[in-house]
Amino acid sequence: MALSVVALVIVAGVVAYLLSQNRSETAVVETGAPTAAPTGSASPEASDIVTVRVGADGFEPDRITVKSGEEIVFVASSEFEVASEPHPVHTSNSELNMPPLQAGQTARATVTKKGTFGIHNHNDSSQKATVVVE
Ligand SMILES: [Cu+2]
Repeated sequence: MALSVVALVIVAGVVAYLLSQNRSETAVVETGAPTAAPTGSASPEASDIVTVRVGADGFEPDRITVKSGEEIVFVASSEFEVASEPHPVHTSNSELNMPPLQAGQTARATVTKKGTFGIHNHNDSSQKATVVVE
């Protein structure tokens, strides 16, 4: 009789221990799944792309600061050709020599070379901007 009571207590203890382990595992899963982390890593990605509007009024903005490895997206509202200085040979930074754009088209430049570079509209070289790559 006394033996079976001891056995019951031991079995109850083991069951209670296993249950408490299951609970703590569940708790780890709950705390390990906060959605804040993926959301936090998504916003820096969005800021890695700088958008520049180009068109009849030139570049907007006309001073562009990016970090090496980031992307500049030129969005054209009219015919425009982004090119590095000097006009017409465009030899200062080939990363900033874009194909000719028509209204509604975009061109993407991934800049890795650090420094300050002049760019212009090859169709109207009086329209200029400065790109600073840090
Ligand atoms: Cu040019």
